[in-house]
Amino acid sequence: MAKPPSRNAGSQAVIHDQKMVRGEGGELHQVANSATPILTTAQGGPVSDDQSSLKIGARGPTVLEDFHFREKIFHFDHERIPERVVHARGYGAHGFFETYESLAEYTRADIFQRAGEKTPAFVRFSTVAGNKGSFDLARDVRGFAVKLYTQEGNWDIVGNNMPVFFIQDAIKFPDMVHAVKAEPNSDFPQAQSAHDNFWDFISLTPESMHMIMWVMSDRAIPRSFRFMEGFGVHTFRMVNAKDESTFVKFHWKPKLGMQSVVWNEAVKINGADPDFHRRDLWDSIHAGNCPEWELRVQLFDQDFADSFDFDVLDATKLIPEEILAPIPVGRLVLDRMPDNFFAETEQVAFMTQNVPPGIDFSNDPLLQGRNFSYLDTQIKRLGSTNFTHIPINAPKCPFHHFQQDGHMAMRNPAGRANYQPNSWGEGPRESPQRGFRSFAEVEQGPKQRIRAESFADHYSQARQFYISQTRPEQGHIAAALTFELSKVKTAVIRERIVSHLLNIDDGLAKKVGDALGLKAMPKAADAAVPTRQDLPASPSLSILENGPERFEGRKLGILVTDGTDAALLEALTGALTKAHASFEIVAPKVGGAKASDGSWIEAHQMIVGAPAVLYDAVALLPSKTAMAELLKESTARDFVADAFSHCKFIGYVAEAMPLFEKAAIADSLDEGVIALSRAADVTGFVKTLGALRLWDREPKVKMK
Ligand code: HDE
Repeated sequence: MAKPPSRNAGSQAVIHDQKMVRGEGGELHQVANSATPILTTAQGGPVSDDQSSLKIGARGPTVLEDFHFREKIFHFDHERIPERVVHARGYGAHGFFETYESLAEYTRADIFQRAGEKTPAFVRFSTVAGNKGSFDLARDVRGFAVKLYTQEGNWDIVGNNMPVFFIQDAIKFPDMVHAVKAEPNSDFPQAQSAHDNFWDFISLTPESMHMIMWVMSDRAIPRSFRFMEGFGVHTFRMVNAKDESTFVKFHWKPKLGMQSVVWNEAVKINGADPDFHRRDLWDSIHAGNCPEWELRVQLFDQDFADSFDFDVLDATKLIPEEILAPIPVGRLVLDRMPDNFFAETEQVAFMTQNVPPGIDFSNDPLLQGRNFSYLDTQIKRLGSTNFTHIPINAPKCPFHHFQQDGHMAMRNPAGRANYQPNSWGEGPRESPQRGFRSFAEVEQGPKQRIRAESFADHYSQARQFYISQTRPEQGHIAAALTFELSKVKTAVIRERIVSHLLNIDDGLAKKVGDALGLKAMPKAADAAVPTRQDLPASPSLSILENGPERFEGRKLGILVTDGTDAALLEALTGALTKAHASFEIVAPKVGGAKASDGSWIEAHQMIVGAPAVLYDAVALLPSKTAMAELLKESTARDFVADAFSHCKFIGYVAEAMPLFEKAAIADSLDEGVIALSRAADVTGFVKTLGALRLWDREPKVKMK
């Protein structure tokens, strides 16, 4: 049988036969040979012994003179830099953006002038609330930050996987972030919004209710970075060569469609594989399955903005795609992992103010505040004004300026002229034609600290989002609100949130109120503007309405034992490969199992370490003889029970029936549990897997 691809294909170090020399104290030395470089200090001095510090006598004190020891420890002590205040946990990859057609009509940005033009890109995905070492499947917004190294400088679209935000004005950002992060006295909970401080702030900030619907939806627990949408969130501008401006919103659409996990699954994934999302990106890119997104733009003019129901400068609002269809303008492909996580993913510095000529800002007060914040944060985190000298942040186009010196300066201008104008004929000059010119918007009005009246409707789009969801998705929102609020100890905060929900949807409010055990329903919260009931559902807001209907890019967990039917396994793995899906072989022992025809099946995982939550669907191919041993393993029972209760498709051979009995689901088997009697059955099975989940099962396996 063909050997399945290795788990971290591409990442395996080459293991030479280790030639070791033993020292006097029994320590092992691996000494340089003609094939290996000589170990040196950071100053380049060759090192003779890296196992012991320099001492007076074998058992004496270490001497101050040991410069190699001192340098090594000194550098180690300074390995950490401050993590990001928000979006600390992230994972990035390199790739390219390809322009479909010229957009010269709308923008003079060089990146949009030529069809087929490829621009190098770096993308960092992140969670917001957790610290750098937190887990991937937190209920949270995901950062989706794209750096495009254009020929006119770096353009950063620093977006999220949700098209709206919690707050309308940047001045509230520190409060919002303080509230969601761990409470300052206890320093918990980490990477969780399910606590009093967060919900207290939200309950007193009705503008957040639209975003809350998104964060309580399945969008906040994506199956993979590869299956998420991305959004620039704010309204930006495109400005053409005639200095005409068009408003624009940016959307990234995943080629493989959207997909999320269920909450109970997320909780278990965090234990089983806290690196689930980063591993997924790493594995896919190394396997050559490069994730891809299409960039689509919503373009509109001032007349559209004036006639639209909401203010296009308000980041708590979106423009439904049904009203303004996004136009595809290019594609983003991620095809290379960084060589070094710290150098690239940790040190990459995104900034909303990085825009090329032809892209410009709107007056969105959140965006205006962000344009101030990001430069500041880079200096704090990266420690020097010269953070643009770090290769991941340096432009890839020619650049020339007179900035000089400072900590860690890698590139100072050569020659005499370090200023301009100068008479030496040296150095760069301004270009009124090619340089960035701000769109000459006419601004006037009294200077005042105020929120625009046009920002006052806080509930109508929250309601629109909710009614646009399918029944299972609405159920998940109610369950998420219930779960989160169940962790809030202060009853009045729980009630306040339900009072806001009453302005969104009565049914939702009642469901959550009941599930929380409220003795009486509160009154609806006082609304600045009554909720509009006339906004139609927008199907583009639902994940399930936009399913991929194919298993491509997804992963099947295949449980095997000694005696597994070799022909069936081969047919199944073949059908998966044909469908561009992947699989992992899960066996009682990680060394593998002996198939029915005597061939050896290499395993990727042992059952104890590979719960079903790591897979999009499972297949149970045990043999009869191995069943007695397998039934003793409670993780094998959980494998089946979890796959079933998370509404996954399950393929099985007749020999697996006792596992269903052990999992107490033998009487509930439905059309999502599919018999694989012969090799010919696998094609239909893999086709069915394209539905990803059998949501009709959910009412039977969930309490609410
Ligand atoms: Fe950010 N945000 N943000 N943010 N943000 C940062 O910059 C900030 C906001 C977003 O992978 C910080 O380099 C303010 C909205 C992403 O490196 C900081 C406000 C959106 C990332 C900062 C916002 C984002 C950040 C922290 C309110 C979606 C990670 C470290 C006005 C459109 C980028 C850093 C990466 C990171 C400030 C709101 C997205 C402190 C003041 C809205 C994806 O500068």
